[in-house]
Amino acid sequence: MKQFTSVADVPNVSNLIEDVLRIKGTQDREFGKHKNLTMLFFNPSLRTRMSTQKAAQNLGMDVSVLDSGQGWKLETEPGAIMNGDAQEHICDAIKVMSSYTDVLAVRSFPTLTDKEADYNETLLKAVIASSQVPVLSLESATRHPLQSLTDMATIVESGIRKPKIAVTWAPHPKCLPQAVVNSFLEWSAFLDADVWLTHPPGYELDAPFTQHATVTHNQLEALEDADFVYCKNWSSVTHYGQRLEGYDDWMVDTMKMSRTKQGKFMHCLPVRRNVVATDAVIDSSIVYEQAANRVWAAQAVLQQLLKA
Ligand code: AN0
Ligand code: CP
Repeated sequence: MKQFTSVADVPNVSNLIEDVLRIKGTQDREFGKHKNLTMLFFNPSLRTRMSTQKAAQNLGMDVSVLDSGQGWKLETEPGAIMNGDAQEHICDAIKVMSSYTDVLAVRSFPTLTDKEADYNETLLKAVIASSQVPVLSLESATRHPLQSLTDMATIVESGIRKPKIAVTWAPHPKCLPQAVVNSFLEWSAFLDADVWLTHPPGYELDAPFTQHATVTHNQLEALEDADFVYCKNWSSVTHYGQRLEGYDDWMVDTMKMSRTKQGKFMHCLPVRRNVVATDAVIDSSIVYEQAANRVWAAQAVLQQLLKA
């Protein structure tokens, strides 16, 4: 695998999901010995940062981590006249960084103001164009493939055949990216599953992501008899990056979960308790197993990238 930025980069999705479950709990410190993983963060992270670092260490790799932000700003605009805050252009930084490492991993959230730039993945493409080594997405403007691979492996691991999966929007006080839900939908097309998507009017996703899902504004209809409830907030695509007023009653609670087929509640985390879902729902969910699987997804992907 030459890079890992979307499901389209994966030659065989089922095999990769199986790989994740096969290597779960194992280490191979010889595999990546003398290799380096560099992670560049434009945005904060707990799970992606720690699980990918742990995965690299399980393969015997060493890890360098850089946070772009205060004191170290990178210019991302092609052709910019750099007389502002940023002291270095991303094309120079990435070229140099990739000469020190074997895999270059980047997290960069969307602007949520410029839909064209976000959905063109302008920043990720600039990184890929300047990198001399495989690029690993730690969540980009429109996708979060490491999260999605983890989610698919967690669903397959449950052993439930032909599950009904209800992907539901939930309220949140902030404007969040669409990356997690876009990516989940894209990957779940590769499962033998009945995928439903439910959200209030105004939260429609970009059409290419929803093609294989049954879409409804009726949350209870989507949750009915579901084996999995995949919950996530996202900001509007049509009113780009905005949070629309109302819909606080879309929070997932035990009454809603009781309509499912003993459905397992999933969320990528971080989660706002008692806004997105109640304490009772989160406390009886599989979110921690899901988060723990992040290590094995990252380890399987790093192995594929090192083989490239
Ligand atoms: C981010 C998001 O919604 O994309 C990261 C999730 C993995 N969530 C928040 O910033 C709360
Ligand atoms: N789920 C996830 O990617 O979490 P972080 O933002 O903490 O990495």
